[in-house]
Amino acid sequence: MFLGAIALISCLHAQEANYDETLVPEYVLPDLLTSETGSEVKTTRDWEKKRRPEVLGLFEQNVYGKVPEGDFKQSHEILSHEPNALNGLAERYEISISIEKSSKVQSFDLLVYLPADAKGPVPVFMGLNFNGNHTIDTDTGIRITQSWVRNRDFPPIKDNQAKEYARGMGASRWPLEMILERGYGLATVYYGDIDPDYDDSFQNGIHPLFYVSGQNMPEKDEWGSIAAWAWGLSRAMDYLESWNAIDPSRVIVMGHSRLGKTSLWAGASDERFAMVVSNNSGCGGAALSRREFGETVGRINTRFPHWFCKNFHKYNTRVSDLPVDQHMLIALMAPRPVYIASAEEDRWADPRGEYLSGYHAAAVYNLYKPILLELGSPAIDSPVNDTMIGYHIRSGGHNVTKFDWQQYLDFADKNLRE
Ligand code: GTR
Repeated sequence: MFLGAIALISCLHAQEANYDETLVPEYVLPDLLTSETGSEVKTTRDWEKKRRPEVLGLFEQNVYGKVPEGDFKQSHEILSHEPNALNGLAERYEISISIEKSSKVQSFDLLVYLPADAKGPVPVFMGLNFNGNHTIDTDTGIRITQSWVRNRDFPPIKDNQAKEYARGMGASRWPLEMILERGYGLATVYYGDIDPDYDDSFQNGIHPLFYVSGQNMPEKDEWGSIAAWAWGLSRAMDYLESWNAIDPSRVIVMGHSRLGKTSLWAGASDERFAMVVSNNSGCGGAALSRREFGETVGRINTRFPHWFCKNFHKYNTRVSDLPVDQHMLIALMAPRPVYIASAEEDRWADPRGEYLSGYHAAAVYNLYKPILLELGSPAIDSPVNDTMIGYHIRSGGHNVTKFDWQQYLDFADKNLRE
């Protein structure tokens, strides 16, 4: 009975989210500037040659999982080109990218809008979308995904199939006109084309292509869905790199929520991304895990067992044993500009923990160029964008708004010069 009571208490403990700052446990973050062998990181060279690969490896091993090795074939097909999209503001392209391995093929559609009046190669924001490319704008020329989509009440989706009437339902999160008028392109992929977002023990999506003979799910240290989505972004980047209308040195990876966790991992694992944006990414994204404020490691791994690698589940109830925390993920972007955005009412994502990750990551940025961040959180709706680690906490809830995009565009203008 005693053991039963303990189990019940710890179960309750695991279920309840803490929203009280005074109840955040005392914690010690792993030191970014001390290598596993105990040597001190003093220069950018120490960081780049020794500590960075170590930290990246720790995240692969313990959090997101590594991509299995092995050759695959990548090909593409241009599905459509509309030179006069959005009333002449843009050229629109759809490209199907296919990955072939072990006699299996996984394809995803890359939707790209480029400013029609571009005088030369343009910088591009790239991000995954939640519900299908056709949901980012009402543009009827966009193909409707054939992949699994999440059921929902409004607009109603009951059979996991995308519907015509859902066109543009996510448009408020993708202010295309604003992005294009500022001289940027936008590239997006439906994340479910890469790996459908539900737990099926990794039988669909990209994972099975990489199973070796006799394997039917990833090893404990191999990729979960977030790493697979990030890998898909890198394959889309391969294509963008080969396109002369795009400036490959100015591709910005951006994502919201679980797709913000993904943009961070994409930026960490693929240094071709010139800037990284995390919009309300929370636990397993920008928020420090050790604060256990809002969503916790235990909670996220229980509710979404397919997002991270299985090794991450070992830390569900002992987060202080994790050899990393999320400030180290932000540091992996250095010296590239990184922008972290929180929302005041999005306490589940722990805005303070998201800010602190950036604050502590500055230790690595400082090796390149001294930057000063205050320990106290910035005021609501007052972006801090004069350092390579940008941050804002917006009023309102868990979402992507025009205000958020304005900051990303300003930050990119400032930091990514031609
Ligand atoms: C929530 C999850 C968050 C966040 C969010 C989203 O249910 O707990 O970590 O990822 O979903 O992606 O919308």
